Amino acid sequence: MRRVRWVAAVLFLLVAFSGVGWANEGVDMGGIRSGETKSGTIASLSGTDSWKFYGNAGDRVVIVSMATSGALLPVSDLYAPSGSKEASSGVARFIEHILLETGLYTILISDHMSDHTGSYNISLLKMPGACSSPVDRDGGAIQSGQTLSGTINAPSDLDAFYVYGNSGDRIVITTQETSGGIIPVVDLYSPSGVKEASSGVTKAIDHTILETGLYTLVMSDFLYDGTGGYNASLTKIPSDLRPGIYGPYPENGLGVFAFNATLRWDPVAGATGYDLYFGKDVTTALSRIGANLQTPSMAVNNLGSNEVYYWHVVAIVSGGNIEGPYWWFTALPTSACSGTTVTLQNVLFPEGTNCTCTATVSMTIGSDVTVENGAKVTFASPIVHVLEKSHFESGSDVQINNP
Ligand SMILES: [Ca+2]
Ligand SMILES: [Ca+2]
Repeated sequence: MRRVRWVAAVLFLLVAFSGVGWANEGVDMGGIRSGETKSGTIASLSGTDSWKFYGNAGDRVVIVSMATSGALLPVSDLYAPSGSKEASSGVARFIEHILLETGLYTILISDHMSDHTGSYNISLLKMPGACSSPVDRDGGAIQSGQTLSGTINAPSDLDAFYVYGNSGDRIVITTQETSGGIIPVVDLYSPSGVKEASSGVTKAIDHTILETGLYTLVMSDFLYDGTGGYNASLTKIPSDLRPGIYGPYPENGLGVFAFNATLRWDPVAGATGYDLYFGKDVTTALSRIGANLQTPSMAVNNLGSNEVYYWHVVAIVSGGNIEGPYWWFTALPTSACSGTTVTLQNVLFPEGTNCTCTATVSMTIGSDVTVENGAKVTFASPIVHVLEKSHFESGSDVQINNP
């Protein structure tokens, strides 16, 4: 009798605990990157999808989910690595939350009353974290005096820009829609993840910042449901570049052919060394592959093909380390520049590359294609278009063959 009661108690606890977090794992949709928008479909009543990302305690996350078809009202629930539910969008369509744990987080998407089906978009931003992703390169560094443009490409899209500031600096941001049907909203987050200011629908922020370090501007459509272009202008008073990690090589967000070389960044005044964090991120932590590096550079080797890699530098400075932004690049095999109709865009052929890119129909060498000094590339196709914004450095060996 005693044993029966004991078993019953254990069963009760198991059921109760499964109800806390793991009642429904949903359809595993894989990982979602910071800066990425993904799509899914709730195909059956009461169906759920789960998306995963790796987070660190103290990270600020913004998650937006929007219906794109059907009468679905997507609700996202955020589960910590331990299984507890940390946040829920309810019907508000977004979560804004500072993570309490470190590890693999799960976003569970369901319909509000489990009585509708349809498709949805989900976007994730992690701060600190990557501002853009291979599906949407909008975002990245912005400096005082710059006006940058971007696009809210799809419902739920979030684009993020970053700037270093010192406590007491004044930040003025104005935004304007340039096409489509959006009301651009900009939110300003501090290095510790506090939302210090929001433009709301007024399209402007004028704010004296409270912390020192890396600030993030997050652009969205007011109701997250429109698409269209925007401009964002930044003025910082004073306008000087504040201490930070600048000048990444390779430049953030490029596809890099045959990359088997050295990551570099600008030296930081007063730094006694640098820590370098590197890896695939998404569902795993970055590893510290370099500790107290004495030069602002480090070689990385044996990269996978068609893999996206993230990296992050911390400058060791007495009086307070300086945290770098999160940069990424895609490691491309040289075979990725060949095909039937090939358009190259946002790619780098680094020093030492020696390859032939062949397109059987036509090839376009588009915007932001760089062939570095010391690289040898042959573009072979019956038709080769070379757009103005491509850049063949002096010392590169570029041949164009029209067989
Ligand atoms: Ca975008
Ligand atoms: Ca985006």
